[in-house]
Amino acid sequence: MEKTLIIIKPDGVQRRLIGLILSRFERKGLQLAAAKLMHISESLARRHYAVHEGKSFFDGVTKYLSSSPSLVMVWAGPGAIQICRKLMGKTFGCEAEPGTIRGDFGCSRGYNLVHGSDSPESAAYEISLYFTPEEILTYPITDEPWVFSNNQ
Ligand code: IDP
Ligand code: MG
Repeated sequence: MEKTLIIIKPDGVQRRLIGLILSRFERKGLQLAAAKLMHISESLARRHYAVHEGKSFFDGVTKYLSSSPSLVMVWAGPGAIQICRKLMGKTFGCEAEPGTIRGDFGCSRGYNLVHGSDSPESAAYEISLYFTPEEILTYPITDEPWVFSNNQ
């Protein structure tokens, strides 16, 4: 089953939006495989955003991610990575479509509420930063045939 790392970033936690944001992934039919509320350290944030090292926003985004607690999660499901990216919307709330998480809850160019892995490679790397294999749960979920059926 495909897995992706989703983080409700410090602004999402501080603005008490955890429930509303989390419900977007849940009601889509994805399966929660792991979750922890944690204050990400600056060094972990720098490893998380290592692909952006050297860019103008690198210091800002790593300070942002380590500024206050975040809810770090693994969501699973067929096509979970792209499904979550679509649910999140474009990078900045001011540009993201209404109906997406970023489009509905934010309009900042610095704070954007959620992180989601953008490829299988980045998902594997990012999940390994936050979770041990034992912390990622696999369990039957009763509505799966109803949610993911191809209707064939
Ligand atoms: P993504 O989160 O939509 O994948 P990326 O381009 O991977 O966007 O950038 C990672 C994060 O860095 C963004 O979510 C955002 O928090 C921050 N960021 C990206 N570009 C800028 C910028 O131009 N100014 C400020 N922050 C930025
Ligand atoms: Mg990205």
